[in-house]
Amino acid sequence: MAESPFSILSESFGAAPDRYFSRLREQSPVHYEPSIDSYFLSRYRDVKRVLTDHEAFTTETLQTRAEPVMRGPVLAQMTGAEHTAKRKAVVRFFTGEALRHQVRAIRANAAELVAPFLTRGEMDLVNDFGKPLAVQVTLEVLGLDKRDWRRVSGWLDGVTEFITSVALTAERRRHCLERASALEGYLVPIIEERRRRPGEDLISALCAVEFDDVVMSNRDVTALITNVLVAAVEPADKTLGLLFRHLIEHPGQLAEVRRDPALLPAAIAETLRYTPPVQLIPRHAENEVVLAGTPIPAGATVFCMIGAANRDPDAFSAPDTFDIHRSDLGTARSFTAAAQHLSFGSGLHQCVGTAFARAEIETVAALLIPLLDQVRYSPGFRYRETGIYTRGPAALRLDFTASTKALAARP
Ligand code: 2IO
Repeated sequence: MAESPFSILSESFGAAPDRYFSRLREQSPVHYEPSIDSYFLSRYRDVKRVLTDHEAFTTETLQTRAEPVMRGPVLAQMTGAEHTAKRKAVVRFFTGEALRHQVRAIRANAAELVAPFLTRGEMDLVNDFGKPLAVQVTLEVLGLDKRDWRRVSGWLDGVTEFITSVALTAERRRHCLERASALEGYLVPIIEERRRRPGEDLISALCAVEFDDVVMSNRDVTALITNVLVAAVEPADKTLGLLFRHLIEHPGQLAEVRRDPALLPAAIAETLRYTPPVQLIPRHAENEVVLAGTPIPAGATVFCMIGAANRDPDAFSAPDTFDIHRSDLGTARSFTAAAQHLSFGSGLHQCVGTAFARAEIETVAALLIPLLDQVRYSPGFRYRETGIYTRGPAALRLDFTASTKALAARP
C-alpha cells in the first residue's frame, strides 16, 4: 500500500509535532495542506518575516477564524490610530502599577487554590490548579466576579475551540457559537452597568476609550473582553504545566532553580522557546509572494509554525535541548519586543500580555516550587500533550511532600 503523504492534520503529527519540525524546515519549508487550503511555514526567517511585515501578511484570517465567536474585531485585527488607542488602554492594565496589583491577586489566588492539596501530597497542576487560577485571575483584572469562573470557563472553552481548531464539524461549530453567545449574554448587562457606574477595572476603561470622538459599542467592548479572556487563559495553564514538565524531566535544572529562584525567568523564557503554548499564528498573504523558493498565491492563508521556528538551528544553537543557561536565550529580552524566540509573535501585533504572562508564571512558580518538595509525576501518570494550534499537557498529576518550612513561612 502506498504511504499517504505527510499531513500536519494527521494523528502522528498531533501526537508529537516536534518530531517533524526538522524534516519540515529542511524538506518542505512551505508545506501545503490541500484539505484546508493553507500553507505552513517552519523556518525561523520566514516566520519572522511574515509576522513582521503586517502589510504584506495581514490578520484578515481572523474575520472567519475569530470574529464569529468574538462578536467583533480583536486588537490583532486593527491597525493605525484605532489600534494604538485601544491597545494602549489594554496594555495599561498589564504593566506598571496595575501589574503590581495583579501580582498580589495572582499570589492570593494561587495560595488559596493550592492549600487543599498540600495535605494530600498530590495534585493535577493543570486541571486542579492552572486552569482555575488563569480564569480567576483574569476575571479579577476585568472586574468580574471570581465566583463565576466555572460558567465563564465553560463558555470560553467553546470560544477557544472555534479559534484553535483546524477543521470544525457543523455540530461543533454550532456548539461553539452557542457558548460564545452565552458569554456575550453574560457580558453585555455588565458592560451597560459599567457605563453607568465606572470602576477601576479594565471593562470600565474600555467603555471610556474614545476613538474618532465615539465610544465603543457593546459589541466592540464584548470582543475586546473576550480577546483578553481567551489570550490570558488559554496559554497560561499550558505554560505552567510545560515549565513543571521540563524542570521535572531535567532534575539538575530544577535543583538549580530551587537553590536560586533568580533563575526562574530564564526557565520560563526557555519553556516558551522550547514548547510555545501557541504553536500556530495565521496570516493572510495580500499579494503573491515567494518564501523559501516556493510561490504562495495572493489571498492564501499562511500558518506560522512557532514551535518549528523556535527550534531552527539558524536561530538557536542546539535548539532541541532544554537549557535555561543557553547563551542565546536573552532572558530579559525574552519578554519584550526584542525577544529572539517567537512565542509572543513579533512586530505590530506582538502579545500585549508579555509582562503579565511572565509575572503570572513567575509568581506562581516562586510560590509552588518551595512548597512542593520532591515534586515528581504521580505513579502511573503518563505525560500527554494535546492540540496543534495551542498545545500543552492534558493533565500533570504530581506527587510531592508539602514543605513544612514553607508552610510555616506562608503569609
Ligand atoms: C484571541 C490563540 C489563545 C490573541 C485571538 C483571536 C487573537 C490573538 C493569539 C493569542 C493566543 C490565543 N492570537 N492571543 O494567537 O489575542
